[in-house]
Amino acid sequence: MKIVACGDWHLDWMTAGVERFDEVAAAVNQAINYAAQHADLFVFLGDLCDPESPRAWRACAFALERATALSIPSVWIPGNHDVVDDGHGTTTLSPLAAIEDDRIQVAEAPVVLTFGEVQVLCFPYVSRANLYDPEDVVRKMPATGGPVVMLSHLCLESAGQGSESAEMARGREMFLPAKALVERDLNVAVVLNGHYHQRQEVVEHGLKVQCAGSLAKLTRGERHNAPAFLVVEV
Ligand SMILES: [Mn+2]
Repeated sequence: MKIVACGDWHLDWMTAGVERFDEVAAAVNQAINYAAQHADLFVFLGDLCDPESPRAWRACAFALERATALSIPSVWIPGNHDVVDDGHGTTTLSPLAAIEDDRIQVAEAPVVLTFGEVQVLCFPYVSRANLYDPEDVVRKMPATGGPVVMLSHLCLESAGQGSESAEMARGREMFLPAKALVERDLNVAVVLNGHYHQRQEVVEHGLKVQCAGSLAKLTRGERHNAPAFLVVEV
């Protein structure tokens, strides 16, 4: 199964007063067009936009239009920027979650999805209304022996920090349950993480984690980043 992954679109973002929507949307289209032609699954790793932004509607409408036009299945998880602290667990992906389309899966809570023999374990960032214990999810996950793909927008202990932890910081810290995953005998094929805007590969308690990075250089601190979507084969 070939997977195209990307995240941290931040379609509402302004850099020094300049709206970045057109540029990031073009990068998203490149990723989605590539996925439609070459991949079996498209995954979004979180951080569509800040819900309180006046530009959130345009970002949500864009995600909705892109997801429904995509001919292959897609999985979407909310990031720390996407959650609304309204007590209902609402996120900027809620409009997408409301669409009745079997190809579109939105994980606003931890969930295990099945694609053939591949299990896709989703660890979204959640608001206080939907708090969960990531370690508990790992402990209770059924082991089928098939390959496991993990999608996360949680924090990593060993990741190099950038703007997501400084001028773009939002929400609490929730950590990837790497130790619990390694302790269980799951056939983890790949771990894909959002949140960190710089493309990087880190090892957490022996678990290799690939951070896709953002699709554009959003702050001055990101000027040395090399934004790109990620392609993995499971
Ligand atoms: Mn982000």
